[in-house]
Amino acid sequence: MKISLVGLSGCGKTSIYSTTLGGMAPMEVKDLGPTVMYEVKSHNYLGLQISLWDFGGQEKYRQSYLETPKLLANTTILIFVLDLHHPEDYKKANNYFSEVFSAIKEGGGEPQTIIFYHKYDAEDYPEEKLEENLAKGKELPFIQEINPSSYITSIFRQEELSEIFREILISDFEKLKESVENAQNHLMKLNSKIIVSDVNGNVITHSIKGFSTGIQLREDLRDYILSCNVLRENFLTAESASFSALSEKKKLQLHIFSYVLSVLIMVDEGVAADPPDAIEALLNEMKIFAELIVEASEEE
Ligand SMILES: Nc1nc2c(ncn2[C@@H]2O[C@H](COP(=O)(O)OP(=O)(O)O)[C@@H](O)[C@H]2O)c(=O)[nH]1
Ligand SMILES: [Mg+2]
Repeated sequence: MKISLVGLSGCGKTSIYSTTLGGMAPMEVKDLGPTVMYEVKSHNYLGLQISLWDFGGQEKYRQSYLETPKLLANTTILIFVLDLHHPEDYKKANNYFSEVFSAIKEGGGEPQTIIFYHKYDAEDYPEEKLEENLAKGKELPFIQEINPSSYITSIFRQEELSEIFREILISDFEKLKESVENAQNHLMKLNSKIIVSDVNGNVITHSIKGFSTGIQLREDLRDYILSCNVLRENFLTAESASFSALSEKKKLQLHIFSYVLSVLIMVDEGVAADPPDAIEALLNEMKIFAELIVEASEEE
């Protein structure tokens, strides 16, 4: 699956990648240097091989993408990023979007096209202008013409941005979407802190307040899951396995399903444990989810 991020220089493409799949915090991306030409990041998400192409939007390179159609070819999902803090560049952005879109179409591509109205925040920007800029952005001729699905985004709303990414990544797989919703419903009813992720540490959903690292799981937890997964693979040689750990402060349970999915359940000291059948219901649901993921990645 190839995702192409397209937009003028400085509109936020690299930051969007870094704070979602890249697992960085918004404050860490302040000083990123400009992307020269383009960068391709590969990422395994739920067993799907995703390559994310970040096209550096500087003028001198923009022409070269258009003249080298191979670079944009085979784009599955095309994301145009419009910088709400720079309405003076809207015209330029409009023309660039339009040129890229035509180039892909001429090459026979049929990507799912999405627009991000990006930097929807008052970080270094007067808040009262945002709505006006957003309204103006929606009026751009290219957007009016192709009427793409759209999201209002900001790296400072990292949790939401990551959810948008998750939604986009699994949009082709209706059943996976349903499973994520079911998992979220279960999580709402439970006291335990629960993180559902894949074995590579991509968070699918979780129930921990204030826990926000984009899509990537915190490094220590990621390492824990990876180690358990290595045990599963090398010693247990089973496709699924459960692990538990007990310390004075915490009870920890990790369930790995069908190579791909992990459910981490943490109960803090002094917190009432959830009824076993409620946990069992979640785990059964996630077992089915894991099987669906395996099916989906075989289809790809
Ligand atoms: N306020 C705000 N700034 C952002 C946002 N996303 C990116 N930026 C800033 O915009 C600048 C350019 O970002 P960058 O990702 O390098 O843009 P690129 O050239 O499109 O890759 C950086 O200083 C980022 O910190 C956002 O959502 N809100
Ligand atoms: Mg960049």
